[in-house]
Amino acid sequence: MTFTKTIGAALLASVAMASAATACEVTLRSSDTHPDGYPTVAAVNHMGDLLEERTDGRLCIEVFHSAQLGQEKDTIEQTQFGVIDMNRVSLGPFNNIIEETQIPSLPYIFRSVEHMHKVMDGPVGQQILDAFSDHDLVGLAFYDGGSRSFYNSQKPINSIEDLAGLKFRVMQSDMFVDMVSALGANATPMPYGEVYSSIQTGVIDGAENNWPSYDSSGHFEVAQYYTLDQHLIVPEVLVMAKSSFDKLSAEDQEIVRQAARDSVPVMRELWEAREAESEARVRAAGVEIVTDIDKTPFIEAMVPVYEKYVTSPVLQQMVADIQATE
Ligand code: GTR
Repeated sequence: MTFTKTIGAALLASVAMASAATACEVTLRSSDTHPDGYPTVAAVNHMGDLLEERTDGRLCIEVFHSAQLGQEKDTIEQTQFGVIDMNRVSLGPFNNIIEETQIPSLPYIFRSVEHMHKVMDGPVGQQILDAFSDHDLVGLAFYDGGSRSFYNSQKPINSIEDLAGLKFRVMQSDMFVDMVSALGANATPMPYGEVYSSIQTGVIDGAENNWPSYDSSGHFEVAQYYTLDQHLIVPEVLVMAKSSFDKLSAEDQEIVRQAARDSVPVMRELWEAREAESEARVRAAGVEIVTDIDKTPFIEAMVPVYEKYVTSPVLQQMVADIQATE
């Protein structure tokens, strides 16, 4: 059986199970900024099916998609307070709170998505997951966020010089503000949900994201120039409120951890398919895409960002470990 068929069968089984649904003893509320059907939402739903099955209905997950519980920065705080049980977010909005999350968020730190997978599946990834425990959270798993590139409403970006003077929205992370400044442009940190109207009204010229987000947010409708400079490959993370986790038995805690880990390959497969689908949709909509951009000046411009953020020996070691990962 191919992997796709396995997932297909698992999804069908979960639909059957849902229709025979018994009430769950505990339903964990999970937040996501993306719409229903987006790979991150589907992956957490899949994890919920695994949980329900493996705990005989003691534990379920309800995903509140489409930012129903708020924008990422606010939902992170609510998860730390235990108001929200689980949260799927980018590592970006954690940068100002947990310094270890800055390392895989560094521009051009990963050579490829495969390199990112290797690192995040290994000891550096575990070190970052462990760091959440000092912040009232339990780090469960990393998901994919593809590579992020700039898009704007003004003009095609063919070189680093073309970025000069443009105003880009970044995630709420000081490091991303410095990244954009180092590239010669201006950065405005703001919640994801405000980007569309901000581009539309000219408050900003553009933003940066991966194919699926550029597509599902509709940003391509208002910012039709997309340049694949691929400055970030920021992983996404699934976390749980420590207070919610502590209420579970040791056995259920392990089931939660395992179900989260088991949702990762499902997520990766869904992600790959969605990237291709989104790229096709956006291209068909007539967006102007620049693919042959020289990344060398972009990479060189990042030296001061590394100098500013990779400060302690622990962080320096993490960078060295990532660079040494084949
Ligand atoms: C998406 C990511 C979201 C959110 C968003 C953003 O790619 O999946 O979690 O971080 O980007 O730019 O705010």
